[in-house]
Amino acid sequence: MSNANLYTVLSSGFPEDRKQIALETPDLLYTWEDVEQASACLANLLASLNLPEGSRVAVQVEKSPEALLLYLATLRAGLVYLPLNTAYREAEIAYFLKDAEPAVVVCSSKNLEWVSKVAEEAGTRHVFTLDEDRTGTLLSAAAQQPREFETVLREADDLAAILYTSGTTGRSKGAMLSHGNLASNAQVLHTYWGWRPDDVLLHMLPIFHVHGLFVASHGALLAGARMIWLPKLDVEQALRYLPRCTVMMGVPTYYVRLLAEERFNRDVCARMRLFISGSAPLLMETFNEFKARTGHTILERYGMSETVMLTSNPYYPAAGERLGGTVGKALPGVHVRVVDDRDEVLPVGEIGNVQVRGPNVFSGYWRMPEKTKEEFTTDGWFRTGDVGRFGGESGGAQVPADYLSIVGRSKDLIISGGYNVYPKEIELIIDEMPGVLESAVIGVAHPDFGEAVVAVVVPREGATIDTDAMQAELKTRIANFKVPKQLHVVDQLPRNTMGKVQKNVLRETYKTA
Ligand code: MCA
Ligand code: AMP
Repeated sequence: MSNANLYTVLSSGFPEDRKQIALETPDLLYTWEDVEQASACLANLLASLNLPEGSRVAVQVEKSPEALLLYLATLRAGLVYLPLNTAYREAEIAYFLKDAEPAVVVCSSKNLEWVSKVAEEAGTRHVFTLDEDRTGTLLSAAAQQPREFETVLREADDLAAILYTSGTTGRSKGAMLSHGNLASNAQVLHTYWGWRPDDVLLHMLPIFHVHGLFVASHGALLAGARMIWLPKLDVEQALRYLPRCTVMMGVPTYYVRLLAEERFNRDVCARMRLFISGSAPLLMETFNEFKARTGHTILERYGMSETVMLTSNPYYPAAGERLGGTVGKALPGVHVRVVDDRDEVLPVGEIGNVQVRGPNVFSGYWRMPEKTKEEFTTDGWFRTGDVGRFGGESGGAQVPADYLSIVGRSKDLIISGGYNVYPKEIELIIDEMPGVLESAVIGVAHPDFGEAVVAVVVPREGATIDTDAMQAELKTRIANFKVPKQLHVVDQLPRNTMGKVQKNVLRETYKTA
């Protein structure tokens, strides 16, 4: 029986000549041999802890090649990887650790004090540090370990990773992804996007979410292609490296920022074969401007933490045109349908709820069987919470019947710079602040982030609210991208006859704020 461990699948694509370069940073080169040996040392370290099957390894560290190696090592050791956004603050991390009960936590040394405290409260026995300059207790301990490791056997259904996504109730849920979910998606995208061993990927995305960790990294690893590994989006660095690259992935803000730089032009993109956008809607304006400036048509695709990638515009011209304003066709093996509120399939051209199924779709939310049940139909389709349409029209052109467009969301969600923000989570925190009667959080158009978080707050009778102090307080309690860019104080919130807050009215009122 072949090993369904995702690492085994990915490493089947590593080049025969392991002396070739796998990862390049502005200062260092890592060969494929380095990737194998360093991930083996780390896997040996994890194995030496004698953890029970299915143990979670929670990681909140700055992006570095070693952070990627730790992810690969966790797969190799057969443990479950749990990446955490570096912007999360203590209360947020405390929730995740309490919920996931990881056996191992790896954090930045600057956060060690408070992370150790919350890890202990969650019952975690092993806390290591890992910093972006290759220091920390994790690497010191791994350095003592052998450089060979036999990747642990895993079945396709075994859990590989848990990704936390927020929810409309304000309580985050851990999406459980198996080795099979991730491997099937990597293999489909490998073919669909025409990955080649001589590709060079410009990797500037964070590696604590699906986009940077799975879609981008898996693509290059499985192709045995080189990654230029930068800690974050940096337009100067992008201009420096793009002339050597063939593939880039980003959320729409990446493309907006590149276009804002005059030096970004056709010459810079001379070797590029593919620019991919996802995680949030790409504006038609950005799609068109990019084409005019560079001659390249951005390929937009659509996915979720719970499902990895679902649909994509075509890469090969024979498979169809790349159409702005659409997210393309269901990927091979993935099924997508648009239904009404009774789960009845709608005709092409009609707008409804997007539901999906396929080998990439997760098995459920960590320790939330009831929530999981709610999100699946009785016949096994996952309710994405996105609202879409097959066919119809986009940018004045007719869209083929098998192309999906995302036109809205039934879930109350804001996507800011590619990060999801659930209003309920922020409203619950604001409502508990002194002098606050109630609040409503909305998303408004933002030129850089696509959408920005805005809060509208009603004070209690006789109370006054200092919005600057409130914003400063929020910054200490929640990840910075969730903190409202603006806070407005009003006497009352607009409500409909049922007493429900009319967020559409607020969005209209504050759209130019
Ligand atoms: C940073 N800031 C933000 C955001 N990022 N505000 C709103 N939304 C954001 N996304 C604020 C900080 O709070 C700070 O404000 C100021 O901007 C500068 O912070 P800094 O960290 O320096 O910002 P940056 O480096 O310029 O980052 C912006 C960014 C980054 C490059 C757009 O957010 C990013 O890389 N986003 C990608 C997210 C991503 O990978 N999503 C994929 C999810 P202050 O100084 O006031 O505190 S996976 C997914 O969605 C699905 C599965 C899919 O389909 O892919
Ligand atoms: P996450 O929970 O971070 O996995 O975010 C998943 C959500 O991002 C989806 O349910 C969509 O609402 C949104 N999304 C991802 N890609 C796109 C896209 N290309 N266009 C519009 N929305 C997208």
